[in-house]
Amino acid sequence: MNNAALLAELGSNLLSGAVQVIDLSGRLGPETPVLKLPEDFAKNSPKVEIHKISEYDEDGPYFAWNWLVLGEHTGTHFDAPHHWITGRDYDDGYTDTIPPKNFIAPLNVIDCSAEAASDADFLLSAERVQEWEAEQGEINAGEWVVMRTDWHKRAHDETLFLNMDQDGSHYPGPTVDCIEYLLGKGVIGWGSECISTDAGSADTMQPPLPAHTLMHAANRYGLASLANLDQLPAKGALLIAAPLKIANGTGSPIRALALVARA
Ligand code: 23J
Ligand code: MN
Repeated sequence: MNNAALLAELGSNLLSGAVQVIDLSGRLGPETPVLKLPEDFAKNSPKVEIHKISEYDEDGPYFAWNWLVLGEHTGTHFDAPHHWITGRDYDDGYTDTIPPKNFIAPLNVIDCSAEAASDADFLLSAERVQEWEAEQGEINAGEWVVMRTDWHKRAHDETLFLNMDQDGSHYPGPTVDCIEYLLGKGVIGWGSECISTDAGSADTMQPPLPAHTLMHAANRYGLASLANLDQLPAKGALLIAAPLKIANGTGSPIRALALVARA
């Protein structure tokens, strides 16, 4: 098959529904959960605001439009390498300089929903990833790996989603050895359904926040607050995750989409 036929086939498969488009983004609005940093960090990202400019009224009789208050790291979003101090020196580590080729790649979905349901502090280890590979097939260089926890089903309620108590935050994520293992495989990035790519307990790990510290040190990417991973196969989907081209941006809300061959 020549290259043109290859894309023509994808196009007709999209039109026929043989390839489906799954929405991996949550709804972005005032109800969207936003990360709350510990009090030693004075500044936090704002809640989303949607302000009407006009809606077919005296301020604009024929048109509706809004202006927004929106943090880069809000809702379903992309973490660029420059977000973290370990990734600060990559010229191609900003939302406007990442090569666009990196915005579409094969997707591996590791199902941790049972573990996360019984333990909010569940950590995915390298060993567990290797067991998953033995069942599903190897993770390859350039691919995304995301952790399915069904945490997106809590996103309607910020208290449930952040799951904080006097001891800190309780939501699942990867261990240090998990991130090291995936980097050894050459993955393009790591994604989670939770508010952060790291677990709620990750500030006590060594190094702290490995999904941020190690992934971004390697010029790799993160995805947070993903939704609907329960609708995906373990392997075989293609992920489209492209941040806004924010000038010198460190991340961006995204409409994350998966292409999946119909069962
Ligand atoms: C800022 C500071 C710490 C963290 C984060 C942002 C995120 O999780 C994020 O959205 O990248 S842990
Ligand atoms: Mn982020």
